[in-house]
Amino acid sequence: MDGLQKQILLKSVLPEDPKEILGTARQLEEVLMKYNCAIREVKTKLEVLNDEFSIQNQRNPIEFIKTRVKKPASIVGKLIRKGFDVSLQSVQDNLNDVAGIRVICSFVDDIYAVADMLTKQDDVTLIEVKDYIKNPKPNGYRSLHLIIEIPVFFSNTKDNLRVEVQIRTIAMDFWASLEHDLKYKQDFGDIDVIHEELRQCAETIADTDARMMEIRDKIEVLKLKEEFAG
Ligand code: 0O2
Repeated sequence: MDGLQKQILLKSVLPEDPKEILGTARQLEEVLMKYNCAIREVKTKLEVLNDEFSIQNQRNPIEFIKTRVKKPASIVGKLIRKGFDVSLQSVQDNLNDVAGIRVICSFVDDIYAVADMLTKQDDVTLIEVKDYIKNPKPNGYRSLHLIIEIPVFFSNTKDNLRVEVQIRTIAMDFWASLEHDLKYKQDFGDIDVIHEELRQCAETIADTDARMMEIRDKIEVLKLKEEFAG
């Protein structure tokens, strides 16, 4: 959707009365602020787990974390696309990805370790898992997606907020960024070829990710032998 289409879309769902517009804007600001707080809480949980893991295992399972709150125009676009009501209540009831966290790990087994450590916490409710690593998308997309719900405490309320956590390796992330660039491109006849090239690259990446884990394990054995040898 381009900028103009987004503006037309937003205009079509906004109330006519300026006072009402201001009220809706303030409510939206509050809702987005809450999702931002939910992101901060989950990010802190992940950073704590990373610190602890790095002391126990002498390496970081998480390379870096990216976060984003969905833009209002994308929120409205998704509600309309999915046939939901366009209201603040509908955002909370129907969208799971207003708050998004992307966790980039070095190795595939770290992805599952991080997911397990996070979802075991007793204030984290696991709502949904989509394992696109064990079951890649036909285009080659790989990632582990979790929808979790966490309580966030405000001055007068406790809100249970949903956060989408996407966990993937550095290589999977590199692939997804490039593939994402194709999403809104028009077909000038080359697109099928590019899709096929990307699909093949995704296979190569999966193979390389598996081999990198094997090499890491061999290095670990070497380190242990060296320690024993004194
Ligand atoms: P953006 O711009 O990244 O936010 P749902 O959210 O469950 O209603 P869906 O599409 O079934 O809708 O969810 P799914 O499969 O879990 O995908 C959600 C997000 O994963 C997408 O968000 C992308 O970020 C990412 N994703 C999923 N499939 C692909 C893919 O084939 N290629 C790439 N590059 N990313 C993918 P959005 O909202 O589509 O986009």
